[in-house]
Amino acid sequence: MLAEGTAFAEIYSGSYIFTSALLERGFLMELIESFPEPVFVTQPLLPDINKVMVKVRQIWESKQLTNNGPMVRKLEEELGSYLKVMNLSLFSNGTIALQIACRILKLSGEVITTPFTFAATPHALVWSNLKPVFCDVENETLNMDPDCIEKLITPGTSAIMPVHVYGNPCAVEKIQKIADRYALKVIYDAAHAFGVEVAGKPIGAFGDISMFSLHATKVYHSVEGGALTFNHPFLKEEADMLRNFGIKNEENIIEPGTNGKMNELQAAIGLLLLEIIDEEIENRRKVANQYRAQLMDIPGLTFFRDIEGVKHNYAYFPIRIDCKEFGHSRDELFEELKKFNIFTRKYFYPLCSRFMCYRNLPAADEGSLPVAEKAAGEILVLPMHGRMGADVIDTICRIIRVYSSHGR
Ligand code: T4K
Repeated sequence: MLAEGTAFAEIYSGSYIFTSALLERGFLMELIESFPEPVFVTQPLLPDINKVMVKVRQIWESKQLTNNGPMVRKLEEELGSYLKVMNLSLFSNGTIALQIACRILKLSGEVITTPFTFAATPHALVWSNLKPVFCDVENETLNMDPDCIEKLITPGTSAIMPVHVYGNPCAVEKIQKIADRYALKVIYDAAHAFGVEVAGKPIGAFGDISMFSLHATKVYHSVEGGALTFNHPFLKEEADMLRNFGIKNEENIIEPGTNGKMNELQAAIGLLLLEIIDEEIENRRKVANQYRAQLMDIPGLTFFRDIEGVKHNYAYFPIRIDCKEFGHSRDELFEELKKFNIFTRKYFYPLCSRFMCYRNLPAADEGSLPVAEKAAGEILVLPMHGRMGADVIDTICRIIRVYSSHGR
C-alpha cells in the first residue's frame, strides 16, 4: 500500500513505479486526471490583440487590402533579413508557393521527392503536371536518403524536392552534388524549417529555391502564408509576376500566372509575430529539453537530439515507439493519450506513397521504401509550442512513462 500522504510527484517518479507490485497501471492511470481542455499537437503563436488592432487600423486607413501593399512589402524585407536571404517573396500559402517554384524552374517529367511528408509536397508536383518519384529516407533524420537518389534518376528527371522534416536539415551538400552531377534543380520544401541554420548558413540558402510554410500551425506564421527564397533575383521577379496572374504591367500579361498573393492582414500578423519569434523559439527549446529529460530513460522510446552546428527551431517534438521494447504500439499510445484529452498526431502516417492517388506509382511498391514505412508506423508527434506549461509537459511524460512500464 502507498503510505498515507505520499506526494503525487513521488508516486510517479522513476523507479518507484517499476518496483512497487501494488501500483498497477490502471490504478496509476486513474490517479492522473485528464486535462480539462484539449491539449492539441500545437497552438498558434498569437500577437497582442491591441497591436493587431493598431495594424488593422493602418490597413483600413490606407484602404489597400491586398495586391502587394505596404505591409507585404515590409514583411518581405524584414523576413529576408531575419532569414538572412537576399531574394524572398511572399504567397497566400506554402502549397501555391511550391507550385509557383516548380513553374518558374520550368520543371518537367519526374521529380524525386520523399514519401515521409505532408500531402502538400507531392500534391504540388502533381498540380504542376509533374510525376512524384518517391525516395526512401535516412533512419536518423527521416529526411530523403541521398544514397537512394541516384538509382531513381532517369532521363525524365528534372528536379529533386527534399523536405527538411520537423525542421531537421537534409543532407544538403550530398544532395547538391548529385543535382550538379545530373544537372537537376533542387527545390527544398522547408515548410518546417523556419529560421534553421546549418554551420552558420541559413537553410533558405541551399538549393535553387526553398519554400517556408507560414501556416498557423508553424513556428512562425501569417495565419496562412508561404515564402519562397531564391538563389537568383531573376527567379524572384518571375515568381512575383506569376503570383499576380502573370501581369508584367497594365497592358502586358506575359504568362498564365495564378493568384498566389499574400494580403495585408496576413502580412500584418507576420510583422507582429516577427517581434516575438526569437522568444517563441527559445521557449520551444526549453519545452524540447524538458521532454527529453523526462522521457530519456523509457525503454523503446526515442527522440531527436540537437545536431551539432545546427540552429534548430523546435518546430515539432516527435517520438518514436518500438512496440516490443515499449510494450505498446504507437497507435495504442496515441489512443491512450486521447483518453487524457491529449491529441498527438501521426505526422506522417500514412506515407504519401500509400495515398490512394499515389499507390500506382512505381516507387510506391510494397517494400521499396522500407525505412520510411517503418518510421511512419512508429512516429508520434507530441504537443509542442512555446507557451506550454512545465506541468502540462510533466503530466504528458508521466502518462507515457506509466503506460510504458506496465506494457505487455
Ligand atoms: N510541406 C510540408 C512538409 C508541410 O508540412 C506543409 C503543411 C506544406 C508543405 C504546405 O504548407 P501550407 O500550404 O499549409 O502553408 C497541418 C497544417 O494545416 C499544414 O499546414 C501542415 N503542413 C501540416 C503538417 O499540419 P493538419 O491537418 O494537421 O492541421 P490541423 O487543422 O489538424 O491542425 C493541427 C492542430 O493544430 C489542431 O489539432 C489544433 C491546432 N490548431 C490548428 C489550427 C489550424 C489550432 O489550435 N489553431 C488553428 O488555427 O495540417
